Amino acid sequence: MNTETKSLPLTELPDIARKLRRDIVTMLAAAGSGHPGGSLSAVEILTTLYFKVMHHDPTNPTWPDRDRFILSKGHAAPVLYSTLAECGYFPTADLATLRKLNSKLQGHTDHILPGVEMSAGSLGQGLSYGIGCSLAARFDKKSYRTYVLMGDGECDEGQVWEAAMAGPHFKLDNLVAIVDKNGLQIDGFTKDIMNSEPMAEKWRAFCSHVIEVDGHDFPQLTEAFEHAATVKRQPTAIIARTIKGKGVSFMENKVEWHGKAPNAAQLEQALKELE
Ligand SMILES: Cc1ncc(C[n+]2csc(CCOP(=O)(O)OP(=O)(O)O)c2C)c(N)n1
Repeated sequence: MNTETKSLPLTELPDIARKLRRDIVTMLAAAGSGHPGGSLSAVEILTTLYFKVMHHDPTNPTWPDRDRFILSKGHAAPVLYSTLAECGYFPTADLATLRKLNSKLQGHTDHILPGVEMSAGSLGQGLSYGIGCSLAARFDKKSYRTYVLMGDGECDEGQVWEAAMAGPHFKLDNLVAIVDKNGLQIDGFTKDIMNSEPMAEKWRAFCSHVIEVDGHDFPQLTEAFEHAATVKRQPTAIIARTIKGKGVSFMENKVEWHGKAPNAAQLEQALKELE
């Protein structure tokens, strides 16, 4: 039986996002390591996709007609794990096993976990994988769509731009590349490490249809995904302006929260802010 998820009203999404953020900081604190900043910046993007836009079935993770979501920035695994658990792909209690030996919830995504399409962690590969999914849909005459989430730091990788050329070449209008443009990467601000601006113009020059949004705004994200579904004969690139560490004041826009877990006191403070 197909138990495909329902598209929720916009009004229900903020509560889900807050729950995901609580799960993210809690599981990172329990693990004692991991990546909060780039997980928190992508919460609204995943919430919109999984609870409003995508056709998927948590009881049947390999449903051939499911829309595909590829987390290319695999270090942001906690945002995907919390989302999948909230959808019902596996019990929320499993989130406490993040980064533990023998857990399916590894520090970087592993496709042994139900709902994870691609093992990731080595940056730059997800859009190429997504192109494979999009081409497969075309060959199999299926209508599923593929969404690939990348970081703006990740866009330093040359392979991203090879894929950015291939998508328009194959006229993959069933493909959406999303850049979580939080302006930070592992060592500092993206503009200082490797300036990728003007990001939107680059994707446009590579012949994708480009939409720029506030990546924390549910109506803007929803409209962008809905509009992308109407674009013909070219992929869409959604450039989502976000804040790294969004939702936790002391993590917001701070490079040191790229890859560090909160301690007990910091977790308490974070959870208070996310009540
Ligand atoms: C090929 C590769 N090079 C380097 C790294 C190390 N690394 C992990 S996260 C990261 C920064 C990524 O920045 P961004 O894509 O902007 O991620 P976000 O800020 O959204 O977390 C780097 C360089 C990696 N995982 N893979």
